[in-house]
Amino acid sequence: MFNLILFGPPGSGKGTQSERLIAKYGLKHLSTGDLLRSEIAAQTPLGLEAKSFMDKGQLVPDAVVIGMISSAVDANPQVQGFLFDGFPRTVAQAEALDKLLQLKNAEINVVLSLQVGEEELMKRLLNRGLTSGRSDDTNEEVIRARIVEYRNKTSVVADYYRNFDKVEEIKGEGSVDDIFNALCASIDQRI
Ligand code: B4P
Repeated sequence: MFNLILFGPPGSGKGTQSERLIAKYGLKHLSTGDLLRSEIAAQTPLGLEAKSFMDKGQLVPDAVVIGMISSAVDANPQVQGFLFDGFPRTVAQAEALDKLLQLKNAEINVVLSLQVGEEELMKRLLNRGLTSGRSDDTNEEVIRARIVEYRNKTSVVADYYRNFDKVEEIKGEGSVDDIFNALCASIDQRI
């Protein structure tokens, strides 16, 4: 198995680049943001709980997200590997993911960390909010809260993987094609 994490702040291009990477490398895409939004759309109890955090720009509690990813990994036993998008977002989630993969004699092979400045993030998310219908993209205060959550709880996840020499930093500003090519070059060195 080849497992990668696409890492970065909200609006850094994780979703955008994931679509292209899974097509090229044949990986199974697991986006916790997408999984949570499907739960919200289906109005499940998990979705209703998650919505109250997402609408405020806060992270959904670890237990909820870890349970969801664990089920999704177990539901895909035959894949060549996973692309984790937007997960892990806390060190507790990273530790849980390592344990989950160990049970399958697998590991995270590389963490691709997209680097984008905060003003560019704001611009992109407000712009997406014009058309996405996502309540967490339309309000500037909520977007700022998401960036603060990233700074306080998520950026340390990169340090966790740096201890294992798994992090590659990629410039996330510029054309989608150029960023995609840089991501592929890093993957090709590790695959
Ligand atoms: P996510 O769904 O993961 O959303 P995101 O981080 O905002 O989006 P992403 O980074 O994928 O967006 P993209 O850059 O592709 O999370 C939403 C919420 O769910 C979180 O706030 C949290 O509450 C909850 N959640 C999810 N996972 C969780 C977890 N593990 N634990 C706890 N809570 C969790 O796109 C942004 C925009 O930029 C797009 O419009 C795109 O077109 C544009 N763009 C992309 N690349 C560009 C480029 N190179 N140049 C210009 N624009 C670009």
